[in-house]
Amino acid sequence: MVRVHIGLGSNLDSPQRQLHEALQALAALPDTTLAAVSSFYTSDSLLPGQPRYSNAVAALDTGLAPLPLLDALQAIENEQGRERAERWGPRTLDLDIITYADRVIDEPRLQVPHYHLQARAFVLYPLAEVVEEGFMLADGRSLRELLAACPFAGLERL
Ligand code: PH2
Ligand code: MG
Ligand code: MG
Repeated sequence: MVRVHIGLGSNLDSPQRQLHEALQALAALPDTTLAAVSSFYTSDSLLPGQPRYSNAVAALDTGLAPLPLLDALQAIENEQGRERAERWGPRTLDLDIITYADRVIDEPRLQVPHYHLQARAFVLYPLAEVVEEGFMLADGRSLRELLAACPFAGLERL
């Protein structure tokens, strides 16, 4: 079993309900336990003109390898009505692998740690709630330093 962190996001069709349903689905994944869940946060979309997002981060312990985990997350997104017409379009559910144990992964389908993490308060602040003090990303960056460089401004903790 390895510890992984999943970013949850939704800005369509009752975002908070989408996150709650997704957490139940994550807890029901094979060979996986849901270890911790952050608070929920809301923030404006990075893309103007879209509804506000709700976001959270979950810590899982899983025996699933990275790509099978990604497949399972995409199946949950699909189950909750995710449409993939438009890249970065509004979505009922987005599940991103933020960290996977101490692995750095750079494959066409999967980049871990999640790209642009450092610019996304809606990932960094909930992540900080579910990790140990002094947490380091697999690429050597410290979460504390990323937080110090990424203002909380614009995030609302629910
Ligand atoms: N996800 C995006 C684009 N913009 N904005 C917020 N606030 N939260 C998100 O999760 C988010 C976003 C594409 O994945
Ligand atoms: Mg995303
Ligand atoms: Mg995604």
